Amino acid sequence: MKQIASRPTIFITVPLAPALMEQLSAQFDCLCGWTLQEELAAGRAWSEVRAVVTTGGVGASRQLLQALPAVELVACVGVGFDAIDLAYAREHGIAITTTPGVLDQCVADTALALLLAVFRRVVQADRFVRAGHWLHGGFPLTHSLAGKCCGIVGLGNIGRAIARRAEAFGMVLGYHGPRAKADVAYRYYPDLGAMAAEVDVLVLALPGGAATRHVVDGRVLDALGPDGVLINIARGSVVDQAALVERLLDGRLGGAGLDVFEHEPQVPEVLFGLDNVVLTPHMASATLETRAAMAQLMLDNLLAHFAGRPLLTPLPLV
Ligand code: 8YV
Repeated sequence: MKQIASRPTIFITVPLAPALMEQLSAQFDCLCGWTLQEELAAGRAWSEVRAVVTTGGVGASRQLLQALPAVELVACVGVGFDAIDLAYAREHGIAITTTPGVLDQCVADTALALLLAVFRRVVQADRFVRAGHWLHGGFPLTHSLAGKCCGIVGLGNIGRAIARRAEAFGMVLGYHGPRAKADVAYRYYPDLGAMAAEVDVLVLALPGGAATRHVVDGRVLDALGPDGVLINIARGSVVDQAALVERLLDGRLGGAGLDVFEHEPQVPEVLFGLDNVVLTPHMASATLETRAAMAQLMLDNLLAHFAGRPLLTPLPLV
């Protein structure tokens, strides 16, 4: 790889994969943000930093950006930009890049894995065999996916990849989002509550952030009802988690497959004892292949920026 003439300083917010850390240290002077938290809290500024490298989960807060007065770019390994202070970036002309396109398939796979795990009780069945219960009788019947209605909230690239997979499993598709899409035949529901009332499964694939906070509230969950299942591979913030937990505990909601939570890595412990819930640790994009592709795209954006070339996947900041 071509070396950049002078080594710009970058601020990395969290430890990244070792291969990526090596590539970054080969090209840049790296400040490791996770070792500088006390100094950051004490108000220290780093005027030599020209770019922040971060993840979708950690983002870049106003406090961090204010401590980096010369920052030009936030390069995110992830598609979610809800943890980046967009208003501050816009006001200060800071560019943002994310990694769209390269993670859609893996994230959609995870949505279907959770869906299958909840409907076919895969996790519970595995525990059943390991505990030796099969020797004393069969496992209870589960539910099929074919013929069930799947409502996707957010029909972007990831939502579409989920829809294609759900269709292949024989599910009937509907979707909700800000506007109907002209190029799909799935039924569009302008009202989320109305869709929740009609479908068997609600799959959340919408962006996080202030605009979508708690869009899945108690009312939507009640519409989904005791036979309904919620799958969330988006952001914990889009669901009123307290309302969700209450309904899973008392049976007002049928089940859930959750990869994301409101206060990660904290997961409400009351969910641990429930068989109708499958919990994964925000791992939808976490395969070696996809994380390598995300890392490469982030790096390509970073290198393009410092070489004065156009960014590959800039976030439009209007
Ligand atoms: C990653 C994500 O877990 O893309 C996102 O926004 O939440 C995930 O793909 C995260 O960005 C870590 O790199």
